Amino acid sequence: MSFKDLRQFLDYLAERGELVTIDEPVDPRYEVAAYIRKSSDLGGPTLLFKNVRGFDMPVVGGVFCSPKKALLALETTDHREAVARFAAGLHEPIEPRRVASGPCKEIKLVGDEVDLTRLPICTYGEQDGGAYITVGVGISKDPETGVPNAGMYRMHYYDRQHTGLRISPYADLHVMLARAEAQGRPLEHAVALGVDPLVQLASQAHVPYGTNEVAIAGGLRGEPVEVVACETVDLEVPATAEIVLEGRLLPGERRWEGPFGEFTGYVSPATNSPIFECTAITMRQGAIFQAGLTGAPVTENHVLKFLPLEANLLAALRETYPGVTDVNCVPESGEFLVVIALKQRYANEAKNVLLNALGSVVHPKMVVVTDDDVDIHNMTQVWWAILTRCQPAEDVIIVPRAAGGQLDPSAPAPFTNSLMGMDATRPFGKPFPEVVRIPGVEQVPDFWRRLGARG
Ligand SMILES: Cc1cc2nc3c(=O)[nH]c(=O)nc-3n(C[C@H](O)[C@H](O)[C@H](O)COP(=O)(O)O)c2cc1C
Ligand SMILES: [Mn+2]
Repeated sequence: MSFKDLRQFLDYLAERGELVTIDEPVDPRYEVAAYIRKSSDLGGPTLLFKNVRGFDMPVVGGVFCSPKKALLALETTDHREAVARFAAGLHEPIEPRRVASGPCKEIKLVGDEVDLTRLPICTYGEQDGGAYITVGVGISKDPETGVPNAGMYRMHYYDRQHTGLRISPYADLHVMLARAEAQGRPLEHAVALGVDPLVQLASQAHVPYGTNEVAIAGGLRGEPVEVVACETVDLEVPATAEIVLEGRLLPGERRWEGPFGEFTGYVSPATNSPIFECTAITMRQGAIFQAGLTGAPVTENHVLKFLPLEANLLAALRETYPGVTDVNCVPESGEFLVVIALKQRYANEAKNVLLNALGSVVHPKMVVVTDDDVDIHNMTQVWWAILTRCQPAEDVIIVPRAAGGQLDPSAPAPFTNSLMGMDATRPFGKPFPEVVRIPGVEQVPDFWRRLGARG
C-alpha cells in the first residue's frame, strides 16, 4: 500500500510524531520559511500552518525537511531498504493510468478567474527577488515525441497570471523548451502542487530523456499513478494533487527571475528566464498549499534528491564495478560530496571508481571511496578511513576545470569547477594493520532498551 495523496502521507507523519500543526497566525513572508529553517536544522517535524495571514488556505512546509521523511515516504526507516526500493522503481516503471476525473478537479478557475494571488505563495529569503512556488512538480511533453517529463522548477511570482521559471541547462525541460522555441511555439506546462510523496521523489530521478518520471512513481508504488487531463492544455497531472496550475512557457520571451537563495546556501543573482503564463487553476476542496525551503543544507531541496541519486549512482557504478556495496550522496553536503564503499577486486580499482563517480549525473565536487567495512553513512567512520587509509600525495586526484557542482560559488566561471577524489581504501593485496575488534558488540542490538530497563 502506498500513499494515494499528500494528505495520507501527512496523517502517516502525524501518527509518528513527524508533523506538528501550528494554529497561531504566521506570515507567508519569511515567517513560514523561518519555521521550516528551524525544523530543518533540528531534524524536526513537518509543519502544517492552519492560519496563514491574509489567506484561508492552509500551508504545509518541510514535508521533506529531514532525511528521515524521504525514508518514511517509502514506508521504511532503513536507508538501504529505501535505496533498494527506489532502484526497483527506477528499473520497472509503470505508466500512469488516465482516469476521467479526480479530486484536483473539485474547484476550477479558468479565464479571468485565474488569479495566483489566491494562493499563499511564500517569500523565503531576505535577498529573494519576490515570492516563490518551490515544490511543484512541473510537467511538459516533448514537442516532437509527445513523451511527458516531470521535474521541480522554481517559479517566481510576477502577477495574477504570470511567473518566472528557472530551468537548469542540465534539465530535460531545457531541451523541451528549446525544441518548442525552434518551432516558434509555446511549450505547454502544468504544475502539480501537493502531490503524493512518491511523485515528488520520482520527479528527482535522473532517468534518460524520454522517460516519464511519473511512471517511475508508478514503479515505486507498484501500481500506476492515476492522472487526469488538464482543462486548457494537452497534459495529464496526478489526480490527487492539491492544486494544479495549467499554462504555457512563452516562446522566446524572457524576464528577470531572482535573486534567489540557492541549495548551495548562497544567493544567486537574477537571470533572464522563461515566463509561465497560467491559463487555469484547479484545486481540491480545502486545498493545502505546499511550501518548500531551499538554502544551506539540509533542506527539502537536498532531501528530495539523495535517494534518487544514490539509487541511480549505485546501479550505474555496479555495472562496471560489482564490488561497489553502498553509495552516500551526503545530503548535508548538498550532494557535492559522494562517499562510496567498495569491496576491491584488483589494485587501484578505487581510483577508477572515483573517476567514474566524478563524471556521473550526480555532478559531485568531491568523491571519497572507502573499503566496504566502513559504514559510509556515519561520517565519523568516513573521516577515520580518510585519515588512516589515504596518503594525500598518492591517493588524491584533482581534476581542473570540469563541469560539476552546479552553482558552486567558489567556481571561477560557470561550469568551471575543480573536482577532487580521495582514495581511502587499504592498498589492495598488501599487508595493513587489523582493525580493533570487540567481541560481542553485535550481541548488544537492543542497547538503549536494556539501559532503559535497568534505569
Ligand atoms: C525543491 C527543489 C527545487 C528545484 N528547483 C529547480 C529549479 O528551479 N530549476 C531546475 O532546473 N531544477 C530544479 N530542481 C532540480 C530538478 O527538479 C531535477 O534536477 C529534476 O531531475 C529535473 O528533471 P528533468 O531533467 O526531467 O527536467 C529542484 C529540485 C528540488 C528538489
Ligand atoms: Mn526527465
